[in-house]
Amino acid sequence: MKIIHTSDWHLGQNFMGKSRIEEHKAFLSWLLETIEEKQIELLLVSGDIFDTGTPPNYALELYYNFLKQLSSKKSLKTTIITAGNHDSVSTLKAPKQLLEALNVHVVVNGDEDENIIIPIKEPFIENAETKAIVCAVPFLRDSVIRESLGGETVSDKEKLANDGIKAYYEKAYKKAKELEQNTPIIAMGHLTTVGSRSSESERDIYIGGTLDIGGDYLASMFDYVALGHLHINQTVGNEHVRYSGSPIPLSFSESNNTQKVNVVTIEEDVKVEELEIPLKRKLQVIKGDLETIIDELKKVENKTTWIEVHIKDDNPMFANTQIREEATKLDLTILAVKIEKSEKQLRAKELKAISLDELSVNDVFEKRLEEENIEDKEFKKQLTLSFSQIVNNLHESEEQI
Ligand SMILES: [Mn+2]
Repeated sequence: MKIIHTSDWHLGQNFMGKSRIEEHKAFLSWLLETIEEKQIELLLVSGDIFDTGTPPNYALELYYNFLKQLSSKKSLKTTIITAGNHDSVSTLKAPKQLLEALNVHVVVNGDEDENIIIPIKEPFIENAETKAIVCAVPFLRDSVIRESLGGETVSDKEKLANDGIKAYYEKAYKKAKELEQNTPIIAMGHLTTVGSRSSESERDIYIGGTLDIGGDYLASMFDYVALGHLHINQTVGNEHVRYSGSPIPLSFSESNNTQKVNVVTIEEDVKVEELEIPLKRKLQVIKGDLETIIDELKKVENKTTWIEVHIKDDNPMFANTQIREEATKLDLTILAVKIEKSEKQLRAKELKAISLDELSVNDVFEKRLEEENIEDKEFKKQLTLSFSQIVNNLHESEEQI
């Protein structure tokens, strides 16, 4: 049996005021082609379908359109979609019954009312053989974790999350085993596991919690574990316990990742191929002083690239203006500018990257003043006052024009 494992689509993401619709569209049509080309029988999407609980209409449209087109893929028997911490339970739940008719199973919170044990069979054939069983575990919310501990009182929050999640997986495994003795059992999950690598854009989900759940623990029960939540494609201590990662880079910190889906083949044994997703738009981080950044900007060939610049220059304000002008000339899009202290300024003190867009003119002056280490408080006050008067005068003369 051939499976595609993906997660963390974050449809509808608003990225510094820009929409990701073109990138998501490109990914979903690539996925449809790949399902056909590779004769995929089972599609697993392990959470964070949408970026927010209230996705924009175009994101819902992308999702439904994709699901509709899935039904024309002859090889595909079943699709299973679980909710992540970004998804709203009610948004995913609304079409649940309708989607069942298309062999698309949606699991939203995994509570006692929801069936998370899904046998994979040839659809519409009576007494068809079960090829695998999927324990479709979504992101486990606090109330569901408590449920799985069966009324036990655990005071320590961290321990509660840990024990509850383990108990949940063990229960699911037992149920699957009872259903069928000699069938591969696959688990899904949306969580951070021990020993995994994360990037900046995943929202931490178990507050204060380093979960003591690792790849080996999950591999001791399941033949394959399809994880979501972390955006980097990776194994977790075991070849069969994997994150697929997100299909597009979701923050500049992910610009060097390679986006992939996992193609899993289950026969006598389990084989996994990491399949690279063609990138529609590149995110690029450029760091350095004015000269270096201008040089790098000139080298950017693809005009659709979104750029974040980290300026490390003795005169960052001047550099910022020059860089923005150069970008306009080159028809490039800079989405964010961060100012880092140059070596010279570092010697002065504190290392902190701040986005210039977050500061007002007066903030910038205040920061500049701090660097002068002026002892005389009265003098400092006068300088600040004079500066803001100049700014006000400027604004006034602008209005007159
Ligand atoms: Mn997540």
